[in-house]
Amino acid sequence: MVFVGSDAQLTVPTAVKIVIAGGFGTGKTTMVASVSEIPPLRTEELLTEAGVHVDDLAGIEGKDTTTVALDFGRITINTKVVLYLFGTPGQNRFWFMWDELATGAIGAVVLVDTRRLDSSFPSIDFFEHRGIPFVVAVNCFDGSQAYTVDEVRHALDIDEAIPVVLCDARDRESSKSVLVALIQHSMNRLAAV
Ligand SMILES: Nc1nc2c(ncn2[C@@H]2O[C@H](COP(=O)(O)OP(=O)(O)OP(=O)(O)O)[C@@H](O)[C@H]2O)c(=O)[nH]1
Ligand SMILES: [Mg+2]
Repeated sequence: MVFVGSDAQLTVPTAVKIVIAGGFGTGKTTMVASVSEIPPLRTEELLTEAGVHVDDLAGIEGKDTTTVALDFGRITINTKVVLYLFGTPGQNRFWFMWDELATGAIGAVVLVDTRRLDSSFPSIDFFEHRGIPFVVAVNCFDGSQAYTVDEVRHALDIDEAIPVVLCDARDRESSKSVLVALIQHSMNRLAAV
């Protein structure tokens, strides 16, 4: 992406990479789509009967596709900074792609569905072990029991220094505020180094 400045000079903005991660069906594709300024690139494939005993659809029975490579979206902050969003696939069998997707990222959002908390443990471990800053965003699905941030923090054993926020991945403003929390957290982490 290139901008033409007032003095007709071309400005190439700084690209900032953010990863949207989390367990299977936690709302990663939904979040990238809700917040991206361009129609997101998606790599959805139909869920088939072969995955019936592998993919836990509890609470998301209406879900009929899954991400098999990545989601990609973009947010232009100004002429100097552009955010690029990379959504990961959620299923264990696509984990080999995560290292590639996380390379160069300033941080990650780990989406959590409180009905299937265990599906997000591996994502939290992934970013902890690599020292990549992350925030935990609880995607408040309709009909799921409402838990407080402290209850989720306790259940997932998340350090006090890591932000835990509630969100609705379908809502643009809500998703934006998750990204703001992540950028603030990443900047604080950088400042402390
Ligand atoms: N009620 C409700 N439904 C949601 C929300 N976010 C996502 N959904 C629905 O939940 C399902 C899962 O959403 P996806 O965005 O595909 O989840 P994902 O994490 O990308 O899934 P995988 O890529 O397969 O791991 C879809 O049917 C969405 O329509 C939410 O905040 N509230
Ligand atoms: Mg997806």
